[in-house]
Amino acid sequence: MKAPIRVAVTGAAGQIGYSLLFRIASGAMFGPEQPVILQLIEAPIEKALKALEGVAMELDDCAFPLLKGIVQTSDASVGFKDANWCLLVGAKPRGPGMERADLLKDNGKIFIGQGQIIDAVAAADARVAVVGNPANTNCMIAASQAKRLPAERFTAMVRLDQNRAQTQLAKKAGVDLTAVKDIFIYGNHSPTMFPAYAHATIGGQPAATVINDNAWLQGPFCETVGKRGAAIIAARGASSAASAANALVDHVRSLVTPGAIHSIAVKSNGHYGFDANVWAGMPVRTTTPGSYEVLTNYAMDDFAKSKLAATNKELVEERAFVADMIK
Ligand code: NAX
Repeated sequence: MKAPIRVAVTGAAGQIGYSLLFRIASGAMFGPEQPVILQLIEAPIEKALKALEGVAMELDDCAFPLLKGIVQTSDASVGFKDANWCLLVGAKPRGPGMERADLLKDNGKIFIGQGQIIDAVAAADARVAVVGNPANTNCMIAASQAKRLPAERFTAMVRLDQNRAQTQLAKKAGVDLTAVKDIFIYGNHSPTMFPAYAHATIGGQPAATVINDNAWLQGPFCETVGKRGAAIIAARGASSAASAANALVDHVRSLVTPGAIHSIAVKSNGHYGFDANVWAGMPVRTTTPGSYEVLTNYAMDDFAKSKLAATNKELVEERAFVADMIK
């Protein structure tokens, strides 16, 4: 049996946490041979910590053979101690009438603190995946606090958007979704994101040729993927949770699987016209477990370039709102 790895999860008693933790403990994220210790971090709020106790009780009651320990804490320096993976799910939701700039600032404060503590106490090989919104900018803020851990270790999740795009293409083409390959998400995890359909294939053929409806690809397809989160809230009365947890399982699973090609939000080095040092969704290939290279070889047509410019503009604006929070 391998030695257990330590997986820290913030917002562990929240909706996504409730779908996520059981998947991690069952082996879906790190594989059926890899034991885990879950280090569960919640806000220092009595109700949240009580709920966390209940979640930990249920984890116990699953008798997962791979689950070798559970830490419950509201102290981030305990929760991130020696963590190999830090999954930053917890964030403050946008309240009624709250401006996006206020959300950015409120959540920015959380990610400053967490970035510093992770850098101080997490394992030498620590990797960080950010889900809490605005995920790209929160990730940038956390990464900017780190002196020991390189910025490339900090990634934000756009996999839910990739999964959504894959399913929409499959439905439109009337094929099994496994026939859809190479659909990647560029930019911000927000309605400005761009699902770059021109590089996708369906059954080995260009997706645009198979679907043969450019107006749909440029219009309803991009819109459905970009606004899917809002559509789920309208239908379910709550934001995406199980699908977000599933996407995080996919994000990490792909990142620990050499050769996997997938979309993650990473530090921009200027590829695809993204401003240097914003965190933007891009296609990557996993090299060694936890490491990746950005795939820079996809050519963009004029439509794609305009979409990339729009999502880049939003990322740059978000960065300007939190300029005082970036080191
Ligand atoms: P919930 O409100 O159900 O849960 C969030 C939990 O985080 C709460 O239990 C809260 O007490 C906790 N929390 C808040 N501040 C914390 C802190 N400083 N340390 C530790 N825990 C803290 O939200 P949920 O539905 O689980 O969503 C979590 C985040 O994911 C939100 O920011 C949400 O916007 C974001 N999402 C991101 C997605 C993505 O694709 N990147 C998709 C789904 C989701 O909307």
